[in-house]
Amino acid sequence: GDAVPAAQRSSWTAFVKAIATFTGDLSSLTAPPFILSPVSLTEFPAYWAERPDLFAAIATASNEEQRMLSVLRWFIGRKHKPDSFNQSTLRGQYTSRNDSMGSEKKPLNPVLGELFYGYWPDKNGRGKTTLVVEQVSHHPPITAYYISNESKKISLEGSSGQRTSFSGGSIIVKQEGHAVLTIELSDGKKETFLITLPKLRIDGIWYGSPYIELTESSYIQSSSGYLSTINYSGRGYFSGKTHSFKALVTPPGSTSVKHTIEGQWHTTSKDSKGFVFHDVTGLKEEIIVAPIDEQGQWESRRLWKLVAKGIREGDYDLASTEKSRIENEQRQRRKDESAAGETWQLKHFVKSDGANSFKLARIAKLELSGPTYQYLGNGPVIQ
Ligand code: 0T9
Repeated sequence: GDAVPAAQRSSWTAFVKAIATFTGDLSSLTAPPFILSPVSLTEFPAYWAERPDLFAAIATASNEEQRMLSVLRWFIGRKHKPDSFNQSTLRGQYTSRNDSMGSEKKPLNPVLGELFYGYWPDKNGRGKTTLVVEQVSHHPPITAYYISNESKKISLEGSSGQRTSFSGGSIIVKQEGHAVLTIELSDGKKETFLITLPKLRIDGIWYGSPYIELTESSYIQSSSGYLSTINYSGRGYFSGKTHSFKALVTPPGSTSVKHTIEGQWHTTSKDSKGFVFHDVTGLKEEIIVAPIDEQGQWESRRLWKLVAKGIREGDYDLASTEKSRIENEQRQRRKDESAAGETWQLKHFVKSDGANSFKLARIAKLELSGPTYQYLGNGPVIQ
């Protein structure tokens, strides 16, 4: 069926035509209200840690091979029974808006310097996990993040940017950036994992009910030499089912596959008779953030408060007035800066040469794109 409200049909058609002929940053296009999300892209890095228990478990796995497998469990989902995986990073990143809002939606386009802070509390000895996010570039949009669990000595540092194009009625999104997961082992040595990001295809655009399908492959390369290759396919490809993947794990210096894991990364776990035996949707843990009124002026939910209210409550005049106010303020700020010969100073990240990422990438000749940012270690104290 068509998900576009009758009153917005012509503006949706115009928007889709604009996407089809547009080259550049899609996030800057104005879209009809029904497709707007009240959530900024600076909140998306939280998807990496909505299973803080699986994140912490990586640090306590027994050896190089088990650590690679536990990274995979956290990344794709945990296998309970053959062909059943519960919620994990992929599901959060790529299908959670469909779960919560009925379809993929257009996120708020972060301003330069926008911040997002939060944490997942310690529970059952897993330790506390904290998140620091900063919008480090506006044109093109790039979001940098740092997630850490200090008691388990594990962290994830990365950045996310996108290059979009239009093909065959779908939006194709090539992700730029990557993430590096670091564990400090009990002997003080570090083990690192380079995580590359999959290509996206956004389907269902014409009907106004967009959803993401992952395509091609992404990789997780460990400094131990273990490599995971994750191949993605959707309907009509190797398994014929939507959101399918096949992950292959190879040991150091070898191409012979030691573990193969396959299934659908978004699935609610069902047994062979189709009964739900484990409702995985309840397992994700929302990040805890400070109350909006206690947040600083650059913190995402405070900055976008009235725009989000307008979108949530259907008051689109409020949403668009407030959005214009924020955008004009930004333009003025940039003008003032250039008149004064100044540039915006980032708070938590600095552009880096990405030496460790490139070293890991060379092991399996992986290609990296986009700039690399390094966390400065000066995040807020999050209680
Ligand atoms: C990093 C993720 C990314 C961000 C989003 C393409 C997209 C912006 C980037 C890649 C996260 O780890 C994972 C998930 C969803 C991605 C977004 C989906 C999306 O549609 C937007 C783009 C900019 C649009 O809003 C296009 C217009 C829209 C009407 C289609 C729904």
